[in-house]
Amino acid sequence: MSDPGTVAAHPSHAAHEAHHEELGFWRKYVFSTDHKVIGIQYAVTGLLFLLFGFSLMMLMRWNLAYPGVAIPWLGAILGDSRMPGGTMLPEFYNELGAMHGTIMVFLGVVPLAVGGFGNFVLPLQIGAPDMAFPRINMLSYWCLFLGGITMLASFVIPAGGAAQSGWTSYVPLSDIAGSGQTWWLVGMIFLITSSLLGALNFITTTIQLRAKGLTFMRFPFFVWAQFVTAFLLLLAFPPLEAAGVMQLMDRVAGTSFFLPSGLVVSGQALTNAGGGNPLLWQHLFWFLAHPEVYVLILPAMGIVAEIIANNTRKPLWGYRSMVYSLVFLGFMSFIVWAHHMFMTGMGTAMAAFFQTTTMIISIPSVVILTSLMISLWGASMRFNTPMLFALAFLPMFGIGGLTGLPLGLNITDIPLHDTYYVIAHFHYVVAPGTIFGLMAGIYYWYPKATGRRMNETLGKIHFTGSLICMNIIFMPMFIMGLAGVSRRLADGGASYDFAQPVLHWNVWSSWGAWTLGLFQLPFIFNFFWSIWNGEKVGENPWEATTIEWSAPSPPPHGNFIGAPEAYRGPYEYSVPGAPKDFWPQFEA
Ligand code: HEM
Ligand SMILES: [Cu+2]
Repeated sequence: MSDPGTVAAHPSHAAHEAHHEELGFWRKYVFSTDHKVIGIQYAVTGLLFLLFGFSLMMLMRWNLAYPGVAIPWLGAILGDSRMPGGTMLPEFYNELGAMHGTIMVFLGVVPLAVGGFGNFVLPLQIGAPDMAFPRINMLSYWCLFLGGITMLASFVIPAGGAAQSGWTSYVPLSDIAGSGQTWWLVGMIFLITSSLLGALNFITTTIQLRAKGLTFMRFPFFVWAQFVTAFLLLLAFPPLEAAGVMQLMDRVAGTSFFLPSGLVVSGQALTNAGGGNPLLWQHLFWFLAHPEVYVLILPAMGIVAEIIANNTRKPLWGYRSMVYSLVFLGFMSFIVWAHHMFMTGMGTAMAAFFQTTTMIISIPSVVILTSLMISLWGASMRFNTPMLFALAFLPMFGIGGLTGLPLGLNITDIPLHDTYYVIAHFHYVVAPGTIFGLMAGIYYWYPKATGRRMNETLGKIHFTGSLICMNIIFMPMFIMGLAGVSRRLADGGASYDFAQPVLHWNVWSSWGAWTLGLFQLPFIFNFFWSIWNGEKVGENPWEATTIEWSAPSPPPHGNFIGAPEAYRGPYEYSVPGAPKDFWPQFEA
């Protein structure tokens, strides 16, 4: 323990405790280097931002369902520059849209899925006492925090408010947009730095701090998912970080990386030197953002796999093929990005290449999803709340994934591009898909983090309501998209004649969204109430097999009483001849 920046693979517990005994409140709970505290900080931050991003969306949904209709009391709160007399200005809709997307992706799901679950669960699951670089871990949380504060501050800066150029920040629009865009870029640079530091830490930890006997093929699937995710973050974010700095320079230092010459804005020729290329931004952006969609989904898949194995009381079917698929998927995710750019006139050879790679990358997802479904076959399942969310993940992610295929094919993407069909497709992946996976994970590992279980009745109300509402929200968007309604319209399409026959679906969708908000209340209540009143549990309340369940609930600093060892694979459930229906990895 001479170097405080790293932890030895397995320091004796006593030495570890002695070293940290004198920590005061601030070092223990705020500027902590303990992966569990940091994981909880990340998770709570992510949940709060999900709530905030959700609120922005609920406001947008008002204008989509009732375009131009005033919301009286909100108008007074949000002010005349955004909602004069309570009616929403299109500029404000754009602010809400850009920030909903940015916040949900970079400040909601990534912090919760990678920062929260990765930090809390991964070291425990591999039997490590902490992350490899605890101080860097703390630094990466605080970078995220600064990024979040910067994004929030951009709403209240005097000139013009938050970014309005979409979460994709396409140039030249974003290059010449108001000052909110500059804040967005600075915020993104913090967020990217945070993810890069985190990714390095996860990779090192997974390789270096594994318990004795925990070979790669004995990793729980969740560990594999986080491991591949870390590589995606590490390799995909640097291009966007560079692009972000370049866009920042275009905006504040007079460069024109992305601005072509001769651009005329509102009748005035721009005076920049020109010669830049707007498509360069799209390439750099999607080189990150396609792998990023796997960053949003893989941790959720990992969680779902753990919970399905645990509640079917069976090994995962096809564990090896699932792992190989995951690695292959990670690799392929770097050569499909231009399927977002079929409309840029890339030519048939390029389009043929990217639609081929896109069709190929769908195979590993299908393998993983199919394996998970086959794993259910013949099981006597336990239908607790985590399992219900995990089960619902399968068809929801399935709908999201399959509806992506037409978008990956050049010929069908051309009519569908930029319509509500796209919004429906990817939200099925990230909202009822990822969010359900993450909810499953919260209910599942909550007892490990707090020593108490969340209430099952409230959990089932939360689940049922969420499942129904999610489909009421997003299913109509497929219909609207197929009818040709564009996304990112402040009035939801009301100004177009051809959209009139499908506009009533906007009302369904909006009421679905607000009702979904109501169904999150039992969850929020349950989350806090159970900290003090939930049923007390021991080390292994779900009778699970992976190593985190051998630590006390909640685990002390240093995690394990004595270094754990892995004696077998992760999912030895219902082994014939064994005395009980689970045979933990950690039992000799
Ligand atoms: C149930 C929860 C959600 C609802 C009802 C919802 C709804 C919406 C709506 C109405 C839009 C605007 C579409 C437009 O203006 O054309 C939107 C955009 C977006 N949402 Fe969500 N959303 C939800 C959750 C999420 C989550 C969890 C994520 C990410 C992880 C996410 C990411 C995005 C992104 C990136 C955009 C921007 C799309 C674009 O650029 O056109 N949303 N969402
Ligand atoms: Cu993509």
